[in-house]
Amino acid sequence: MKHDLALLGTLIGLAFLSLPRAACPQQTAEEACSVQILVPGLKGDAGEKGEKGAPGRPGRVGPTGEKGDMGDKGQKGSVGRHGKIGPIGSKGEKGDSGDIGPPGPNGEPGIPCECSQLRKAIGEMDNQVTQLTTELKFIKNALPSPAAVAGVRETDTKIYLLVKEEKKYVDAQLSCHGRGGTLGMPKDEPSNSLIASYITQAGLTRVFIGINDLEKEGSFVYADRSPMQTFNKWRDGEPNNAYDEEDCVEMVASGGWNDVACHITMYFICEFDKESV
Ligand code: GN1
Ligand code: CA
Ligand code: CA
Repeated sequence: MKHDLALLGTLIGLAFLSLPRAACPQQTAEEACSVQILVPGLKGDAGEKGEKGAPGRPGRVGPTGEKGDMGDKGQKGSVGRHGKIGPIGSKGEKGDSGDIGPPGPNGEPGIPCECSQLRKAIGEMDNQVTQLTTELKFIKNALPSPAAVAGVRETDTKIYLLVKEEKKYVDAQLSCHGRGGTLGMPKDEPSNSLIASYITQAGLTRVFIGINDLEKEGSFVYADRSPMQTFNKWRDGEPNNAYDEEDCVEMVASGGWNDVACHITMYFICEFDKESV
């Protein structure tokens, strides 16, 4: 259809060009005044086959194919880089002590003095301390009964000594004082129990302890004159000041206290402060 229209246009154009001008005024008489119409000729023979054209553009990318089978395992890779430093660990146990270091340099020379005598005295005192320590151990642990001393008993702060010499209260107190102590003054349950077991282990029934109402009847004080506090171990019905003459105190093997006459004689317990021994 498009070709047909183009052909028609061409034909009209050619006809217009060939049309003579108004009544052909310049033409001679002999020349005929005519209209010529040009028509296309017959279709020619087919031409020779052309040369092969250039290859076309590449086609579009096809759809994704199906997943194939798994390939063989690859070879082991090379060692990777070092990882990052980890967090600080917990503190380890204390190590063993190191070796003893070398001796330090010599000190400055001392001030000249008569040291030989001092050194001699110190040496003698050292020997005395050693001997006294040995003897004290012996007194504490090994002195056989029925000697006056049958071992001692201790708390953190006190030493108790059972003296197996029958004395009246005042002499017993003097004896303890001469040894550097006082009659035993149980001021709490532990010390009272300790003295009681001491009496029992010695096979005794009663000993003087350091409590009396010599100064004021019914007003009991310890041998160091300190007043009696809330702690006491009076037996039932005691103190009764029997016969109106009981101003001193004994402890019986059970640990109970009883007021007795001060002039009777019995064994006694001495007490010593560890600090002043
Ligand atoms: C003793 O023996 P008697 O009963 O007179 C004790 C008293 C007691 C009393 C208790 C020297 O007296 O102190 O209170 O038992 N006297 C003596 O019954 O031990
Ligand atoms: Ca009394
Ligand atoms: Ca009594």
